[in-house]
Amino acid sequence: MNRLKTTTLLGLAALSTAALAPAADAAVIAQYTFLGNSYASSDLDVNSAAGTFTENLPGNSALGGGGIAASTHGIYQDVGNPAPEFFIKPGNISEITNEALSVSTGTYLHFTVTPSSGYTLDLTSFSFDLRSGLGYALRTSADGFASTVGSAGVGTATYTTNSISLSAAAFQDLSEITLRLYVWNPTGNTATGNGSRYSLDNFIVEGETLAAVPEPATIGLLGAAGALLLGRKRRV
Ligand SMILES: [Ca+2]
Repeated sequence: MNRLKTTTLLGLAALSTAALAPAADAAVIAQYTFLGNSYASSDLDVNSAAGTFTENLPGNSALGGGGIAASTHGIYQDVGNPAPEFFIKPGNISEITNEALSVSTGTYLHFTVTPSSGYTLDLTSFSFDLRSGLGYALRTSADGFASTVGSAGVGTATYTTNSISLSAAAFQDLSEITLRLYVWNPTGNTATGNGSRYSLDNFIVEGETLAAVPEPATIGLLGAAGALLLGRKRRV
């Protein structure tokens, strides 16, 4: 292979790579730490917007329609503790003792991530810190919340980071994604006192925002590159 042809092929390879894999921006695309008693995302990704962290939790009598009481869940910050967390009083969801009941009653925490115009989302993972024995199951709008992506009931006295992979094809090339964390009370604990809390913190979604490349333009570019390559071959 002569020098001219090598240079040409390298140039074409670079052109094709650029067309097939637009500039990626690996990032935290949603992050909820509850600092400043805020339910807003503190992520820094400029090519997507993560909406407000929202609860869809029942009141003390979940199945009987007890209504939402501010004292049953929300942002909690101990005196002298610089790191606020989200809490749920066990008694708030004492009647919801398994995933099926959580799903049927719509007992979940949720938020939505939307890419900026001209971008799509490729997700990598979802993680959050959990203390105490809350049951949970992650479902997403990718399949209309039909199936559980990841689930565990972690009964630890200290915070443990729970991470769920979102690298499957279903979570790539998205125009929007809503994550719901269905929660339940595995033991039917009815406690509502100050010392009784399911504690959650640092909800994080990682992924990439990708500049969307129009299909016809991509095909046209590759077609032109192919024609150029064939032309070179004929002349050589
Ligand atoms: Ca926090």
